[in-house]
Amino acid sequence: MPPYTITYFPVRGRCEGMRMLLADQGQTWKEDVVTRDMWMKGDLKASCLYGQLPKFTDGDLTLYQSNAILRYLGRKYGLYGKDSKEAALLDVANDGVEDLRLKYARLIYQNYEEGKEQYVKELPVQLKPFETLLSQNQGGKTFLVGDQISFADYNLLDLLLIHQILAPSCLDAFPLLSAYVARLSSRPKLKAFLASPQHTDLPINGNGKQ
Ligand code: 6SG
Repeated sequence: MPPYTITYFPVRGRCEGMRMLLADQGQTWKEDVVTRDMWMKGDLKASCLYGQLPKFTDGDLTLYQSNAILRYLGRKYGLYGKDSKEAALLDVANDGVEDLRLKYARLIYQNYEEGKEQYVKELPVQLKPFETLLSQNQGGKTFLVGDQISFADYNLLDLLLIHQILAPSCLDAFPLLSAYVARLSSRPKLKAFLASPQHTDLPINGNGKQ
């Protein structure tokens, strides 16, 4: 029995970063899939701390909030920088990923038809900071911060992959981000996960838009 359980809707959504982290770190986990009908019954929602998913368990530890889960796994597997300065820089990066993920979710769930064109037009402004972050670490040849992969790299990789589906050429003007996506996606365990039905068969979002 794997020690971890991810309780979530049948989407990539806010869980794909943690799934990529776990897969790349050679871990297994159980998926507790919650359908719309199950969720609408209300009892699971009522039992969740903030009335939302994902919920993550590691034995008797129960966590909510996707970024807290990523950070927990980051600490547990040594994916949170080598010292407090690197950890702080990773927080800077991950909070930026969260800000753009929220904008993306607003587009997908609230404003897709009317808002997509403008969103894609403004996307370079949103992506530039991540190109800058990479450029500040070893010429962009490695990871967001330092010499090792981090929880924030998995989160950023997911964010970039879903934006490439929204706007296929969105990284063309960003050579470091383009190379970063290719490099990280080719890590053997991550590559296998990204090619698996567990990833490819799952919709990105809960309303079918992408
Ligand atoms: C939605 O927002 O999947 N959780 C979502 N929605 C259900 O009743 N800050 C935290 C975090 O980082 C945000 C949690 C997040 O962890 S994620 C949630 O719980 C609620 O509020 C996006 C996602 N959407 C799938 C979905 C939600 C509404 C329509 C489709 C629930 C599933 C199917 C129907 C209702 Fe559905």
